[in-house]
Amino acid sequence: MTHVQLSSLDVSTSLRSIAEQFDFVGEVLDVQRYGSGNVNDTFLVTLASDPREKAILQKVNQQVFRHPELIILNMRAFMEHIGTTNGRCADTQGRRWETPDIISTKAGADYWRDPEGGFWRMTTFVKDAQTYDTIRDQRHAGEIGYALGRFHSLISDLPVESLYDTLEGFHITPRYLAHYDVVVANGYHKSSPDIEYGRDFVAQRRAWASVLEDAVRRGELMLRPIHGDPKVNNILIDDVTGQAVSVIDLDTVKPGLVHYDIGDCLRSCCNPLGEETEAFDAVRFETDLCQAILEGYLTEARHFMTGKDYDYIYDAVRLIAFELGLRFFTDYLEGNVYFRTKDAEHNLRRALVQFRLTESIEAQAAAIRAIVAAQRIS
Ligand code: GN1
Ligand code: MG
Repeated sequence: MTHVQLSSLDVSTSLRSIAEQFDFVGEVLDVQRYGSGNVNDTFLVTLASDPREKAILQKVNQQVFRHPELIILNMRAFMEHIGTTNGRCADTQGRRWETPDIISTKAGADYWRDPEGGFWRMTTFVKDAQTYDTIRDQRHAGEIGYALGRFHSLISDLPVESLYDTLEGFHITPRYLAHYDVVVANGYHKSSPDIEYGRDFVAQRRAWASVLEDAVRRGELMLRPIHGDPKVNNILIDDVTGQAVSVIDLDTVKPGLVHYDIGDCLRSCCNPLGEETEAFDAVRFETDLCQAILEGYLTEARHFMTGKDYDYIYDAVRLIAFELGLRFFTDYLEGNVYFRTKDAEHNLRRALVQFRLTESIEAQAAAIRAIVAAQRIS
């Protein structure tokens, strides 16, 4: 893995000198690791002259994002587009809504490459707002739904061809299954009841795992611009009003299905214990939160949703929870090569959470479908 180790003074000095490559006015006071991302290295940069002035510095994981410059091109296309359409949605007037902007380097480029080829970029910091790693309440859920709907609405008329594919195969569940099969065939030298449970869990669901891709093939669902990762801690909430003000982490803004986003948002936000819990047996998908999110989402997204789009919402929620569990499980069996981990079993624990969540979704299929049906006609 290419993650930055922060153990020595040398590293913090070099992080500061990396931050100073960017056109961020003034001397850098401090650079601290920030957030809870599983793939890139993220740092909060603070200025000496005014500690309230901050920026986000990131080293993009090039094991995952093989062409990180495409992320920047997509961010530019995205921002140019919403710059011209901002405020377009009638019922969002008067609300605060911000998008982190790219801060160029002093040489005028959108990113900086370190001598080892590391890819660094800087974006503006959205002030007086924060993210939460787990959902707080119904209102928070409604705001998250609204934010995803607003995000989709803003880009719904951005031609999908104008975005690069920054991560090929992302959220295409059959591709993750194919990779899982290779990892299993290569052998994994581990054994435990949890592994057996995971193996059975995947085996029982694999025939259904192409449900969204089959719908695309039949022409029922279409590619649109998506966020790719609208989990609970990628939506910024205003400290004062409690309203959502931004959807951050634009690395996976690319062509996809809005169902990947709806599924990811619901699997993340309707699990109040969060992705990192170890209370596996208490993991539950909360349908009240699901209702609040869909309601918030549709206030903004209703205008582009088709009948078929509604038909696949339940499958999307079930699928993306299953898919993330499969991704964590595969990474565990493969020796933890993709997601950042705290220890060797971390990815197995994360997989168990997502598998339990999938079971809870399946057990409440009728209730979730009823929520979608009610929202569809309201
Ligand atoms: C990864 O790196 P981060 O935390 O933004 C992953 C998502 C997962 C998420 C689970 C590019 O996102 O797909 O849903 O972890 N991103 C990538 O927390 O694989
Ligand atoms: Mg992400």
